[in-house]
Amino acid sequence: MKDIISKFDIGAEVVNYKTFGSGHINDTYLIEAHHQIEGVKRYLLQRINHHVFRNVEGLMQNMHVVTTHLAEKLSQEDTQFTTVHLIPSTEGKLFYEDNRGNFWRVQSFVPNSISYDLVKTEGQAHEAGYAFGKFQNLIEDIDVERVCETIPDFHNMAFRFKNFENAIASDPVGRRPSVNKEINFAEQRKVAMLALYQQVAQQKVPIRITHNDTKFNNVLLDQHSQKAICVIDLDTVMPGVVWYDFGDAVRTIISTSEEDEPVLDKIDIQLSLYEAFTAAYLEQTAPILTPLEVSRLSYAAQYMTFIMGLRFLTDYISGDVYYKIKHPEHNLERARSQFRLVQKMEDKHEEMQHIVDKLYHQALAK
Ligand code: GN1
Ligand code: MG
Repeated sequence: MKDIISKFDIGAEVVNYKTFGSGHINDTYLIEAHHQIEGVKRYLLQRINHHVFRNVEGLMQNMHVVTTHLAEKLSQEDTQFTTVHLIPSTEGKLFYEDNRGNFWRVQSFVPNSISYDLVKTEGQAHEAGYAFGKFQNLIEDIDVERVCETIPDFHNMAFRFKNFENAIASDPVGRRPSVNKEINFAEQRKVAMLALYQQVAQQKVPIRITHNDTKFNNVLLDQHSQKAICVIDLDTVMPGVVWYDFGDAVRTIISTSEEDEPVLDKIDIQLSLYEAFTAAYLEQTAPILTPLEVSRLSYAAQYMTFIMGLRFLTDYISGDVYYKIKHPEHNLERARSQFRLVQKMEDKHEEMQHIVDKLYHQALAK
């Protein structure tokens, strides 16, 4: 580890490191280094999973474009909101490739920050809405052409159904018969889900730069004030539509349980959290969104929750080849919990739609 970190330009001696975080894809380490002048500073060292992120160069370039833009804009504001910074390699590159073909990067660790998997209060939901809304708002003036699509078809429902149906057809580890109920759940929703994606494919909604992995634990809060101070995990920053970010955020923010809750009856959604999140999000984004984008935000929450369930189920049927798992049924539990969450959102759809409409008009009037 010390050898790898020595390839980066941190100008300090590593005094400690440990594994860190709860990501499903990359390996993350928290590094403490001792600077002559600044004392102990912390960094995140990550090994980028290049089976998932096949274009590491493009990914790092996207991150560079967005973080430097954020830093520039935030320096003109009086705000605690900040961005992570990439630490270049000693060769002046954004990452380091070791002799085994692994890709590494280092970024600053935001001091006095904390993140949570679950939202407990309306205040936290509000902070998340502020963070993701502000993020969208701040990157609005970057030309989309400057970022590339690092994982093609990432939130493309047609593509995800194709993979799902291929997995069912080949059933490589014989799990298909045990998941008939889940397969039916997915197939029943196929037409409606594809319809939303059609609007993306037909370019009815603007292609913007989006984050694409807006889980609540990708928002850093200040440890003391509990205010949102940073959006992290910029791996999937690429061209997308706002439905992805709003929807994926709502998926984790209004849920009363963790993503892999095995006891389905514990899973529910809280509309007070939805309202708090949406109000803060729209305060930041209402002026830039089109009426069509706004009109489908609440359905986007179902879409993103469903697509995660579909991907977890596909991975289960495929024999757990994509996500890290902690036990053999982990992906199935994740899929079931996401599908339960979809059902809860379906039950409350009218109310969720009404909340968006109301808050959108309020935000525009401000
Ligand atoms: C993965 O690795 P992590 O936790 O940041 C996944 C997301 C899923 C998420 C589910 C590149 O993100 O799409 O929403 O797991 N990222 C990729 O928690 O597939
Ligand atoms: Mg991620």
